[in-house]
Amino acid sequence: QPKDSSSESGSSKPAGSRKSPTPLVAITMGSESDRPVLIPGTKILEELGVPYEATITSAHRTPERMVSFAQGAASRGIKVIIAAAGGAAHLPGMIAANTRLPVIGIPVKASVLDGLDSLLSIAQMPRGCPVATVAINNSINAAQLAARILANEDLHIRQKLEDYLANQTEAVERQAERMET
Ligand code: RP5
Repeated sequence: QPKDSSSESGSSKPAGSRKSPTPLVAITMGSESDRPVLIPGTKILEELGVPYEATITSAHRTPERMVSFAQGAASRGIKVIIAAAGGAAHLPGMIAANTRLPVIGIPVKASVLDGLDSLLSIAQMPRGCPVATVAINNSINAAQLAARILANEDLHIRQKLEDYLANQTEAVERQAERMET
């Protein structure tokens, strides 16, 4: 059961405070081999002004470390967890089982099965234990989804996100114009 709901006072700064470097997003992965998949997402978090931390917590190789990480996240001020894993990708689900925070799962394409194994492992959670699953290897969408959640309360992140989305739209419109001329 999640054990982090009783000590919210660990987050002493209001959401939206830009003075604190306290991470709002915690990224975790099952193995260092997952790291290249997460790099594009970290760049998005940086672009959107979202403070984050990153670590390895393996559901299979370091289960106690994983539980400790998940159970302590909310009291450290974390608002969203991004968890990436490949193969028998139990990590995001087990993180969700140990926190009340929203968990975004990234299925990592491991060496076989093209990541379908990871996708199904992460998406097919039982009722009551949700993991918001993004597309295979898509850390950009995981980061954006985390920013969208934070933007409900954090005006700084909201502004950056709105600028980002407007730029994205303009870029496609420019591409369409070039194609049509
Ligand atoms: C999972 O197994 C990790 O998330 C990784 O995607 C996969 C392979 O891990 P390594 O054998 O490369 O450490 O736990």
